Amino acid sequence: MHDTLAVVGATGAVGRIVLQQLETRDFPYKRLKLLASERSVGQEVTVKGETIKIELLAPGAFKDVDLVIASTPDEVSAEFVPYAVEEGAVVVDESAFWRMDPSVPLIVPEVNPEAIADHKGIIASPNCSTTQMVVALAPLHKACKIKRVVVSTYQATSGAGLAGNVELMTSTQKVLDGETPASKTFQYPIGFNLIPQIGSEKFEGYTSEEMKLVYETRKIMGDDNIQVCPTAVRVPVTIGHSESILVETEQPISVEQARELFGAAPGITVVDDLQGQRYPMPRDCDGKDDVFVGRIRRDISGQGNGIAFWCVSDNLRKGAATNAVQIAELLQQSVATA
Ligand code: 2RA
Repeated sequence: MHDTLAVVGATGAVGRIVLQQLETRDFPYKRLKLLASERSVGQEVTVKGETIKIELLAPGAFKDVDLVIASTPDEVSAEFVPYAVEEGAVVVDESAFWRMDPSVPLIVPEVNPEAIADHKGIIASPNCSTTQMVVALAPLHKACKIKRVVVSTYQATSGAGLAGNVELMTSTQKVLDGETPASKTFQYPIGFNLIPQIGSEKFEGYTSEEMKLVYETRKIMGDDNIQVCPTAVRVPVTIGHSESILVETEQPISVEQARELFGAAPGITVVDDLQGQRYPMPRDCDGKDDVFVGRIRRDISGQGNGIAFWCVSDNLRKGAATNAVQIAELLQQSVATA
């Protein structure tokens, strides 16, 4: 067991769910330390019946810490992770800062748990839209080798933190009141709207959010030949990212085979009955840890072997907090068997 666990960013949208997950999954530790920026220091949070005061995230804070689960902005992660590792802690980091560093494993426990063995003190958890997609792609890739993926995302406002959800509510109310909504977190008012931009331009007209789907997918799946064409869209939904995914495989794949592969894979729930009007929707996936897959169809557009499907997951859970706690559980197992 890791004796002292630290959670960094415990008061954020994801950090709060990390703490819930420690309770519901009964994650073992002897002592829990909560660290955050100056703004939250002194606040009290109750976890597993114990009330804990938030301490300042600063050099020296990790001297007595074995394991860290961190959910902070990239720039905060860039600064604190090196000194946390220097002070002897292993860090499971949910920010984007370390993900593509070749010395840092990028882990989705259902897909590449073995890669964790190479860690040098930092383990990264992927972007939410990548995590749910690779959980769904992994069984198809194993059976039929994926050549190409075309994905359009429908991403919830909580992907931009608590402020994103507040902006959705105020923006929607303003529209209902006949007023002009303001927009601070998003580029445009999100109430009654869709915004086809998440992040800034990164490569040939693709955004940073879209290029995460390209680069992170290849790293996690261990295959640089997988071609990904992404479009990422912000939608007026508070929790649950949805994705429309078209996969082209090297070997033939049937709808029945895809349904069986999804059904047998860890972390996937299949909800696929168009006639019965049953398919995954964000409102049904909110608060659940699985990745939900439905609308499984043959690709009727191409000459190759293709499958189209719809995939939904709670972006704050499997997309962030749950995946990070699962990574920490993997580390616990390796400590227990060492
Ligand atoms: C978003 N994927 O939805 C981002 C959060 N990491 O904005």
